[in-house]
Amino acid sequence: MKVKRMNFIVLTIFPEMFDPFWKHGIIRRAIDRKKIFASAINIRDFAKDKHRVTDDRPYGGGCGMVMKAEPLAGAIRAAQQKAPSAKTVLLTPQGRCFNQNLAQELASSDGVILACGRYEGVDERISHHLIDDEISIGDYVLTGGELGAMIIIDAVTRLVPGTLGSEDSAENDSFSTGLLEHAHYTRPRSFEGDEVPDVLLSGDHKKIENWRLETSLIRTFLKRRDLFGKKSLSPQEIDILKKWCLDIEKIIYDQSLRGSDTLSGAQ
Ligand code: 4GX
Repeated sequence: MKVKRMNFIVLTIFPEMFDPFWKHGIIRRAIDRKKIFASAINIRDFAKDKHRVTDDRPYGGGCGMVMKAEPLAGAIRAAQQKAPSAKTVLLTPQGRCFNQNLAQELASSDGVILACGRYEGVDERISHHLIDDEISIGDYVLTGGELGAMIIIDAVTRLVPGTLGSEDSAENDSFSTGLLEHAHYTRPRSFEGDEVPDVLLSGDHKKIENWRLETSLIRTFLKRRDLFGKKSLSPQEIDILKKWCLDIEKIIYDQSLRGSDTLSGAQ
């Protein structure tokens, strides 16, 4: 049986930017193992004029140039013909903000056509007729959509079944668990006097799992408290948080036994 591959088609005036990207790490392995299909189409190939121009001056005046509609429209239509069931996305700061949920959504689609604009922007009529979705990779300004396309392809690829080895599965990712990841350690046991926590050397897998979950919770609490608002806690996670509450209450109670002034509200 022929297995369906996730199809990524990038539309760009700089297709060579993607050559090194296709050639390394998990992306390369996913292509080699036929889990994904990836290609870059040069928008300039769809410019009809002698000089293959892809930009022009903005109507209404002002500085900067605008990406012309016709070459990009030609490239989009060519890509849609190659991948009729793929979703066509434009990289733009005005788009939906890319995150793990959106990566998951794209990973369960048949493919993505990623249109990369350059210059001050793309002729508005491209979005009107040819784009299914606009995506931003974050609130900062890039010189073009290419790096954004790579980020999306990178994050989506590792969610395609069979692209990660079992040793680096996506299940324990922060953002799948809703928590930041626990700390990682490897050899040597002592690095410049800094020791690996004893629990990790204990061989007690239940204790190790619990320590990892607890450090995940602590890190999330200290660095990204906002993530708790987006996550439903497991009974085990609730137990750990309740234990902290009791520990903190005990610290405060012990202070009161010592007759601490600060507890009675005195300055
Ligand atoms: N997340 N940019 C795109 C040109 C442009 C402007 C408007 C289409 C419409 C960006 C981001 C980003 C800069 C890429 C402007 N193209 N893309 N470019 N942030 O900043 O995705």
